[in-house]
Amino acid sequence: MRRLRPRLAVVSTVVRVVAVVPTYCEVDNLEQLVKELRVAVPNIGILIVDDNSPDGTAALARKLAAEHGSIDLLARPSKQGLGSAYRAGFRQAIEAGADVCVQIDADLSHDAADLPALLANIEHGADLAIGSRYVPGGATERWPWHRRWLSRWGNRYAAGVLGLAVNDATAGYRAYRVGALQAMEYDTVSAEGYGFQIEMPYRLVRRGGRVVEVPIHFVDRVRGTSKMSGRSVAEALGLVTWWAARDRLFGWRRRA
Ligand SMILES: Nc1nc2c(ncn2[C@@H]2O[C@H](COP(=O)(O)OP(=O)(O)OP(=O)(O)O)[C@@H](O)[C@H]2O)c(=O)[nH]1
Ligand SMILES: [Mg+2]
Repeated sequence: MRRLRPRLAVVSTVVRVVAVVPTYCEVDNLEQLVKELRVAVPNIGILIVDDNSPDGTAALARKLAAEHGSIDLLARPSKQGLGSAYRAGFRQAIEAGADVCVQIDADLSHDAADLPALLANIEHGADLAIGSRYVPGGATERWPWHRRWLSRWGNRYAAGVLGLAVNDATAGYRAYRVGALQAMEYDTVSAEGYGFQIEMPYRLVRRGGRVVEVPIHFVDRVRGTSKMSGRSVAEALGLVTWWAARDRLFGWRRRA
């Protein structure tokens, strides 16, 4: 059955939106992503943050930049993790004048057609709009049961112990207002994998930021391999438990 989903137009053309796309071995996915982003939001800037992928992703990024324009490549010497890639990407995008930074995976799990809905929420006052699998209308497709279970219960655990009213805090599809990123001092977030995804809304909400979740259908990657690791899950579990304990046991008053 065809899903009914609002396709909202981006209201303003003066808001500078930059999609920060971290890549590690995404040579089979990147071109399609770039094309779909430009169909969804024609004037979007794209910043590809590549960690010296051995499959030639950076060379493809350079070719796409020459063909399509308004595409930048931040080429880093080695694989340094997702959180670090986003911090470096946000920094560069903000220095270049972005008003809104988008997070999107390169593996086509996130549908670029959902982006106007995320951006419309930012334009209407949200500091962070999350493409969420776990609100009514959201879904996960082609994921094995154990990934689904881990993601669903990991999110329930984080929301429960942190008192964070976000259903999908590990989601990788987001739009941030740049002022909110700066106010929450995003560049001092130290987590790398899922911990990074959770720490960002956790900090933002503690500092009075407004989060909105927009339903999306997440589809497991068809090409390339997942970089999800047990280490990233363990890091997130440890950090969330530590933040919750710190908040409760020690009556932590300092801003997260
Ligand atoms: N620059 C950079 N990009 C990364 C790194 N690790 C992952 N990525 C990219 O980050 C995005 C998300 O990584 P995925 O491997 O899809 O991880 P995931 O989405 O959590 O896991 P799956 O659902 O199994 O795909 C993809 O675009 C990756 O290419 C990294 O260390 N550096
Ligand atoms: Mg993925």
